[in-house]
Amino acid sequence: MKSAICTLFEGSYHLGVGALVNSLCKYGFSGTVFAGYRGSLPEWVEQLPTTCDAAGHKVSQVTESVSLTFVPVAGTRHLTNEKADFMLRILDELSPGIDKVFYFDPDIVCIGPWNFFEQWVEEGVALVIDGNFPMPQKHPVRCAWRRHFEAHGMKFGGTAQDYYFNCGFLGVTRRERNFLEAWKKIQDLMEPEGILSLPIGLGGAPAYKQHRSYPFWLCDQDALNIAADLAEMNISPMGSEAMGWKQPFHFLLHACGSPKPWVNTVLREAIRGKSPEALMFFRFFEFFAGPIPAMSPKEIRRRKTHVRIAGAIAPLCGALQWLKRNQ
Ligand SMILES: [Mn+2]
Repeated sequence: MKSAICTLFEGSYHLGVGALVNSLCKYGFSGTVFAGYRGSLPEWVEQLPTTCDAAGHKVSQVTESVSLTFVPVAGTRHLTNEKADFMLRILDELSPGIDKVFYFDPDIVCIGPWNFFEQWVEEGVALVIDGNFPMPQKHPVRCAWRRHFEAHGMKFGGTAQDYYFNCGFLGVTRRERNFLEAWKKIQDLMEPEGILSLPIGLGGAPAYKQHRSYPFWLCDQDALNIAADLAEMNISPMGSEAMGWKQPFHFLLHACGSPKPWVNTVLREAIRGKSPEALMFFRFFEFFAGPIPAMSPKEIRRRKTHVRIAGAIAPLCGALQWLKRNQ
Protein backbone atom coordinates (compact mmCIF):
# COMPACT_ATOMS: atom_id res chain seq x y z
CA MET A 1 0.00 0.00 0.00
CA LYS A 2 1.56 3.25 -1.12
CA SER A 3 1.01 6.63 0.48
CA ALA A 4 1.58 10.21 -0.54
CA ILE A 5 1.85 13.20 1.75
CA CYS A 6 0.92 16.76 0.90
CA THR A 7 1.19 20.27 2.30
CA LEU A 8 0.42 23.80 1.11
CA PHE A 9 2.65 26.83 1.64
CA GLU A 10 3.53 30.38 0.71
CA GLY A 11 6.07 32.90 1.98
CA SER A 12 8.21 32.00 5.00
CA TYR A 13 6.21 28.78 5.56
CA HIS A 14 8.76 27.12 3.25
CA LEU A 15 10.92 26.79 6.38
CA GLY A 16 8.12 24.77 7.96
CA VAL A 17 7.95 22.61 4.82
CA GLY A 18 11.68 21.90 5.20
CA ALA A 19 11.21 20.89 8.85
CA LEU A 20 8.14 18.76 8.02
CA VAL A 21 9.87 16.83 5.23
CA ASN A 22 13.02 16.36 7.33
CA SER A 23 10.89 14.97 10.16
CA LEU A 24 9.13 12.56 7.77
CA CYS A 25 12.52 11.31 6.55
CA LYS A 26 13.65 10.74 10.12
CA TYR A 27 10.54 8.75 11.09
CA GLY A 28 10.52 6.37 8.16
CA PHE A 29 8.27 7.76 5.42
CA SER A 30 9.24 6.82 1.88
CA GLY A 31 7.55 8.18 -1.23
CA THR A 32 6.54 11.60 -2.52
CA VAL A 33 5.61 14.72 -0.61
CA PHE A 34 3.57 17.12 -2.78
CA ALA A 35 3.99 20.75 -1.77
CA GLY A 36 1.34 23.02 -3.27
CA TYR A 37 2.52 26.63 -3.30
CA ARG A 38 1.96 30.20 -4.37
CA GLY A 39 4.78 32.65 -4.98
CA SER A 40 8.40 31.64 -5.47
CA LEU A 41 10.21 28.45 -4.53
CA PRO A 42 12.58 28.49 -1.55
CA GLU A 43 16.32 29.01 -2.09
CA TRP A 44 17.11 25.66 -0.47
CA VAL A 45 15.64 23.89 -3.52
CA GLU A 46 18.84 24.84 -5.39
CA GLN A 47 20.87 22.81 -2.91
CA LEU A 48 19.01 19.56 -3.70
CA PRO A 49 19.23 17.44 -6.87
CA THR A 50 16.17 18.66 -8.77
CA THR A 51 14.51 17.49 -12.00
CA CYS A 52 11.15 18.05 -13.71
CA ASP A 53 8.35 15.48 -13.95
CA ALA A 54 6.25 14.85 -17.09
CA ALA A 55 3.79 17.58 -16.07
CA GLY A 56 6.63 20.11 -15.65
CA HIS A 57 6.62 20.19 -11.83
CA LYS A 58 9.97 20.58 -10.09
CA VAL A 59 10.90 17.43 -8.16
CA SER A 60 13.65 17.61 -5.52
CA GLN A 61 15.29 14.39 -4.37
CA VAL A 62 15.54 14.78 -0.59
CA THR A 63 16.90 11.32 0.22
CA GLU A 64 17.11 8.07 -1.75
CA SER A 65 13.54 7.25 -0.77
CA VAL A 66 11.84 10.65 -0.35
CA SER A 67 11.11 13.17 -3.09
CA LEU A 68 9.43 16.54 -2.90
CA THR A 69 7.27 17.70 -5.81
CA PHE A 70 6.31 21.38 -6.07
CA VAL A 71 2.87 22.06 -7.52
CA PRO A 72 1.70 25.63 -8.20
CA VAL A 73 -1.80 26.24 -6.85
CA ALA A 74 -3.91 28.69 -8.83
CA GLY A 75 -6.95 30.63 -7.64
CA THR A 76 -7.72 33.25 -5.04
CA ARG A 77 -8.91 31.11 -2.14
CA HIS A 78 -6.72 31.25 0.96
CA LEU A 79 -4.50 28.15 0.81
CA THR A 80 -6.17 26.78 3.93
CA ASN A 81 -9.36 26.44 1.84
CA GLU A 82 -7.55 24.44 -0.86
CA LYS A 83 -6.80 21.34 1.25
CA ALA A 84 -9.69 19.11 0.10
CA ASP A 85 -9.16 20.07 -3.57
CA PHE A 86 -5.44 19.41 -3.34
CA MET A 87 -5.86 15.99 -1.69
CA LEU A 88 -8.37 14.98 -4.38
CA ARG A 89 -5.97 16.23 -7.05
CA ILE A 90 -3.28 13.93 -5.64
CA LEU A 91 -5.57 10.89 -5.76
CA ASP A 92 -6.93 11.68 -9.24
CA GLU A 93 -4.13 13.33 -11.13
CA LEU A 94 -0.79 13.78 -9.37
CA SER A 95 -0.37 10.29 -7.90
CA PRO A 96 -3.11 7.94 -9.17
CA GLY A 97 -1.10 4.87 -8.04
CA ILE A 98 -1.30 5.58 -4.30
CA ASP A 99 -3.84 4.18 -1.82
CA LYS A 100 -3.58 6.73 1.01
CA VAL A 101 -3.10 10.45 1.17
CA PHE A 102 -2.13 12.52 4.19
CA TYR A 103 -2.20 16.30 4.59
CA PHE A 104 0.10 18.13 7.03
CA ASP A 105 0.10 21.88 7.71
CA PRO A 106 3.61 23.28 7.19
CA ASP A 107 3.68 24.20 10.90
CA ILE A 108 3.60 20.51 11.87
CA VAL A 109 6.44 18.02 12.27
CA CYS A 110 6.09 14.25 12.57
CA ILE A 111 7.64 12.73 15.70
CA GLY A 112 6.17 9.22 15.56
CA PRO A 113 7.00 6.09 13.52
CA TRP A 114 5.52 6.42 10.04
CA ASN A 115 4.13 2.86 10.03
CA PHE A 116 1.82 3.90 12.90
CA PHE A 117 0.21 6.54 10.63
CA GLU A 118 -0.12 3.99 7.82
CA GLN A 119 -2.04 1.67 10.15
CA TRP A 120 -4.08 4.48 11.76
CA VAL A 121 -5.64 5.55 8.46
CA GLU A 122 -6.85 1.95 7.90
CA GLU A 123 -9.18 2.40 10.91
CA GLY A 124 -11.01 5.37 9.38
CA VAL A 125 -10.33 8.98 8.41
CA ALA A 126 -7.38 9.90 10.66
CA LEU A 127 -8.18 13.11 12.56
CA VAL A 128 -6.99 14.79 15.76
CA ILE A 129 -9.37 16.45 18.21
CA ASP A 130 -8.80 20.19 18.43
CA GLY A 131 -7.27 21.69 21.56
CA ASN A 132 -9.87 24.39 21.99
CA PHE A 133 -13.16 22.70 22.65
CA PRO A 134 -15.38 19.70 22.22
CA MET A 135 -18.54 20.54 20.28
CA PRO A 136 -21.49 18.60 21.72
CA GLN A 137 -24.22 17.42 19.36
CA LYS A 138 -26.59 20.15 20.60
CA HIS A 139 -23.95 22.91 20.44
CA PRO A 140 -25.72 25.87 18.79
CA VAL A 141 -23.05 26.20 16.09
CA ARG A 142 -23.35 22.50 15.22
CA CYS A 143 -27.14 22.87 15.11
CA ALA A 144 -26.70 25.82 12.69
CA TRP A 145 -24.44 23.68 10.47
CA ARG A 146 -27.02 20.90 10.35
CA ARG A 147 -29.89 23.25 9.50
CA HIS A 148 -27.83 24.85 6.73
CA PHE A 149 -26.53 21.67 5.09
CA GLU A 150 -29.62 19.47 5.60
CA ALA A 151 -31.28 21.99 3.28
CA HIS A 152 -28.66 20.90 0.70
CA GLY A 153 -29.66 17.24 1.14
CA MET A 154 -26.86 16.19 3.52
CA LYS A 155 -27.56 13.59 6.21
CA PHE A 156 -25.88 13.90 9.62
CA GLY A 157 -25.18 11.45 12.43
CA GLY A 158 -21.83 9.72 11.83
CA THR A 159 -19.16 8.68 14.30
CA ALA A 160 -17.84 12.19 15.02
CA GLN A 161 -20.02 12.45 18.17
CA ASP A 162 -19.12 15.51 20.27
CA TYR A 163 -15.67 15.92 18.81
CA TYR A 164 -14.36 18.98 17.06
CA PHE A 165 -11.31 18.23 14.95
CA ASN A 166 -8.26 20.26 14.02
CA CYS A 167 -7.68 20.52 10.28
CA GLY A 168 -3.88 20.78 10.42
CA PHE A 169 -3.51 17.06 9.80
CA LEU A 170 -5.61 14.32 8.28
CA GLY A 171 -5.19 11.00 6.53
CA VAL A 172 -7.61 9.32 4.11
CA THR A 173 -7.54 6.05 2.19
CA ARG A 174 -8.70 6.00 -1.42
CA ARG A 175 -11.81 4.00 -0.46
CA GLU A 176 -12.84 6.91 1.80
CA ARG A 177 -12.43 9.61 -0.82
CA ASN A 178 -16.12 10.44 -0.25
CA PHE A 179 -14.89 12.27 2.87
CA LEU A 180 -12.75 14.56 0.72
CA GLU A 181 -15.57 15.03 -1.79
CA ALA A 182 -17.98 16.01 1.00
CA TRP A 183 -15.40 18.42 2.51
CA LYS A 184 -14.86 20.01 -0.91
CA LYS A 185 -18.59 20.28 -1.58
CA ILE A 186 -19.20 21.93 1.82
CA GLN A 187 -16.44 24.46 1.09
CA ASP A 188 -17.89 25.12 -2.38
CA LEU A 189 -21.32 25.70 -0.79
CA MET A 190 -19.63 28.30 1.49
CA GLU A 191 -18.36 30.22 -1.58
CA PRO A 192 -21.32 32.70 -1.67
CA GLU A 193 -20.45 33.70 1.91
CA GLY A 194 -17.45 35.57 0.47
CA ILE A 195 -15.07 34.24 3.12
CA LEU A 196 -12.86 31.69 1.35
CA SER A 197 -10.16 34.16 0.28
CA LEU A 198 -9.84 35.65 3.77
CA PRO A 199 -7.21 34.70 6.38
CA ILE A 200 -8.00 32.68 9.53
CA GLY A 201 -10.28 34.78 11.75
CA LEU A 202 -11.92 36.33 8.63
CA GLY A 203 -10.22 39.75 8.89
CA GLY A 204 -11.80 41.93 6.19
CA ALA A 205 -15.27 40.34 6.53
CA PRO A 206 -18.21 42.19 8.14
CA ALA A 207 -17.80 42.31 11.95
CA TYR A 208 -20.55 39.75 12.65
CA LYS A 209 -18.58 37.13 10.67
CA GLN A 210 -15.40 37.70 12.73
CA HIS A 211 -17.00 35.92 15.68
CA ARG A 212 -17.71 32.31 16.73
CA SER A 213 -21.45 32.99 16.62
CA TYR A 214 -21.06 32.98 12.80
CA PRO A 215 -21.35 29.27 11.84
CA PHE A 216 -18.44 29.37 9.35
CA TRP A 217 -16.00 31.52 11.33
CA LEU A 218 -13.22 28.89 11.02
CA CYS A 219 -14.30 28.08 7.48
CA ASP A 220 -11.89 25.29 6.45
CA GLN A 221 -11.91 23.64 9.86
CA ASP A 222 -15.66 24.06 10.27
CA ALA A 223 -16.17 22.52 6.82
CA LEU A 224 -13.98 19.55 7.79
CA ASN A 225 -16.05 19.07 10.95
CA ILE A 226 -19.32 19.28 9.04
CA ALA A 227 -18.02 16.56 6.67
CA ALA A 228 -16.91 14.46 9.66
CA ASP A 229 -20.41 14.70 11.14
CA LEU A 230 -22.14 13.25 8.05
CA ALA A 231 -23.94 9.93 8.46
CA GLU A 232 -21.72 7.83 6.19
CA MET A 233 -18.34 8.91 7.56
CA ASN A 234 -16.01 6.62 9.48
CA ILE A 235 -13.62 8.66 11.63
CA SER A 236 -10.66 7.37 13.65
CA PRO A 237 -9.93 10.15 16.15
CA MET A 238 -6.98 10.75 18.44
CA GLY A 239 -6.89 13.24 21.32
CA SER A 240 -5.07 16.56 21.14
CA GLU A 241 -1.94 14.96 22.68
CA ALA A 242 -1.40 13.67 19.10
CA MET A 243 -0.74 17.31 18.04
CA GLY A 244 1.68 17.83 20.94
CA TRP A 245 -0.71 20.09 22.87
CA LYS A 246 -0.60 17.96 25.98
CA GLN A 247 1.59 15.16 27.25
CA PRO A 248 2.66 12.62 26.08
CA PHE A 249 4.13 14.03 22.85
CA HIS A 250 4.50 10.99 20.62
CA PHE A 251 3.01 11.60 17.17
CA LEU A 252 2.95 15.16 15.80
CA LEU A 253 3.91 18.62 16.98
CA HIS A 254 1.65 21.37 15.66
CA ALA A 255 3.04 24.87 16.22
CA CYS A 256 -0.36 26.45 15.61
CA GLY A 257 0.29 29.60 17.63
CA SER A 258 2.29 32.71 16.91
CA PRO A 259 5.12 33.35 16.31
CA LYS A 260 5.98 30.28 14.22
CA PRO A 261 9.23 28.51 15.23
CA TRP A 262 11.03 29.90 12.17
CA VAL A 263 10.13 33.54 12.90
CA ASN A 264 12.83 35.22 14.94
CA THR A 265 10.81 37.60 17.12
CA VAL A 266 11.14 35.80 20.46
CA LEU A 267 13.34 38.49 22.05
CA ARG A 268 10.96 41.30 21.06
CA GLU A 269 8.03 39.30 22.47
CA ALA A 270 9.93 38.50 25.67
CA ILE A 271 10.38 42.23 26.35
CA ARG A 272 6.57 42.45 26.26
CA GLY A 273 6.46 39.59 28.79
CA LYS A 274 5.58 36.70 26.45
CA SER A 275 7.56 33.50 27.03
CA PRO A 276 8.52 31.50 23.91
CA GLU A 277 7.02 28.02 23.43
CA ALA A 278 10.49 26.64 24.09
CA LEU A 279 9.68 22.95 23.62
CA MET A 280 8.00 23.54 20.25
CA PHE A 281 10.87 25.80 19.09
CA PHE A 282 13.64 23.41 20.12
CA ARG A 283 11.96 20.40 18.50
CA PHE A 284 11.49 22.34 15.25
CA PHE A 285 15.13 23.52 15.36
CA GLU A 286 16.16 19.85 15.34
CA PHE A 287 14.46 19.49 11.96
CA PHE A 288 15.69 22.64 10.18
CA ALA A 289 19.20 21.29 9.51
CA GLY A 290 18.75 18.38 7.12
CA PRO A 291 18.47 16.53 4.84
CA ILE A 292 16.75 19.69 3.51
CA PRO A 293 19.09 22.55 4.52
CA ALA A 294 16.24 24.87 5.55
CA MET A 295 18.46 26.78 7.98
CA SER A 296 22.25 26.85 8.47
CA PRO A 297 23.70 25.24 11.64
CA LYS A 298 25.06 28.66 12.64
CA GLU A 299 21.63 30.26 12.32
CA ILE A 300 20.03 27.40 14.30
CA ARG A 301 22.56 27.96 17.12
CA ARG A 302 21.78 31.70 17.10
CA ARG A 303 18.01 31.03 17.25
CA LYS A 304 18.47 28.60 20.14
CA THR A 305 20.37 31.25 22.08
CA HIS A 306 17.57 33.75 21.42
CA VAL A 307 14.94 31.31 22.74
CA ARG A 308 17.02 30.65 25.87
CA ILE A 309 17.48 34.36 26.57
CA ALA A 310 13.80 35.06 25.80
CA GLY A 311 12.68 32.27 28.14
CA ALA A 312 14.88 33.63 30.94
CA ILE A 313 13.90 37.31 30.69
CA ALA A 314 10.17 37.03 29.77
CA PRO A 315 8.92 36.40 33.34
CA LEU A 316 10.83 39.43 34.69
CA CYS A 317 9.70 41.66 31.79
CA GLY A 318 6.14 40.41 32.34
CA ALA A 319 6.34 41.32 36.03
CA LEU A 320 7.63 44.83 35.21
CA GLN A 321 4.79 45.32 32.70
CA TRP A 322 2.30 44.18 35.35
CA LEU A 323 3.65 46.70 37.88
CA LYS A 324 3.48 49.47 35.27
CA ARG A 325 -0.14 48.65 34.43
CA ASN A 326 -1.15 48.54 38.10
CA GLN A 327 0.56 51.66 39.46
MN1 LIG B 1 -1.32 24.86 11.47
